[in-house]
Amino acid sequence: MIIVKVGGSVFSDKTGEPENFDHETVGNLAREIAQFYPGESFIIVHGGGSFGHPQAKEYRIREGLPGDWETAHHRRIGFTLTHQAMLRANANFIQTFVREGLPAFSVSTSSVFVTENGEVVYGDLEVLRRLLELEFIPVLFGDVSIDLAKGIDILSGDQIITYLAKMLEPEKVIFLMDVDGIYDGRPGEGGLIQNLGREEIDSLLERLHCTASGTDVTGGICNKLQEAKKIAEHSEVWFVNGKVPGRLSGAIRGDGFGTRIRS
Ligand code: ATP
Ligand code: IP8
Repeated sequence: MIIVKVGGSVFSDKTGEPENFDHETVGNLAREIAQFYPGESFIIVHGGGSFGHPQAKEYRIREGLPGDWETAHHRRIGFTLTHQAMLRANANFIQTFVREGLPAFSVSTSSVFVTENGEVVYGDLEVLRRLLELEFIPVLFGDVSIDLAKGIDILSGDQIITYLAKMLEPEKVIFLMDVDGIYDGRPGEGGLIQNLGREEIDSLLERLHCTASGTDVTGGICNKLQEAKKIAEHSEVWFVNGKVPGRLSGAIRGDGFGTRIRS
């Protein structure tokens, strides 16, 4: 089984209009997956991109539910609106995959996982396992979550994958981004790292100025690398450019261009 994370930067322009969706890129990705399915089974997880992130930020969902009723009520409305925005992103994915003849099936993340400070502490994988057995392609997404510490929070697609990797032991996890892989510095400045050992990730995080608490100074890459380190305990991990046709296929075959993390 292969888990593919379609980053928000791949299927939408995060700096563009709210809820813009790159149909052409996602269509290309679906066609590449169709070359390997059903011989290979897949789980797709997509990020928030220009769908979930603007609402999550506006309503400060990550701050949880406060004691003050008015503020909490406003945030509850934001929680619902953020989820609805993610359902619209997900509907675009399902439509595009089905058009390519793939039985993609939406699995609503916030109904499956419970978090504690944004980390999954409970996940009901029964339906997901059965969907895989029945040769569906489950499509999950970064979403809002019920959170044991804060009441509500945001669950990133990257955190979902860590949990899935631990529970399902996939053969491979492929992160699709809008750059060619992991750079030793900012993209365009540092060189592209083609082979990265799991044990080298901590020193790379230091060079990228990612603090231990995961403060995001380089556009989400710190969190992604921290999760990749955990995922690599269970599976091979690839980071490839999802905007360039053929790169996903290369990672699936194992001879692709990008960053490969040895477990
Ligand atoms: P999302 O988490 O919303 O789904 P995503 O998976 O596409 O989005 P981002 O959080 O946007 O990923 O992180 C990827 C971005 O990180 C790239 O667009 C890239 O410009 C930026 N980045 C910063 N530093 C690095 C680095 N050292 N190597 C690779 N990418 C980097
Ligand atoms: O883009 C975030 O998921 P990510 C989801 O995978 C929301 O980090 C709702 C902002």
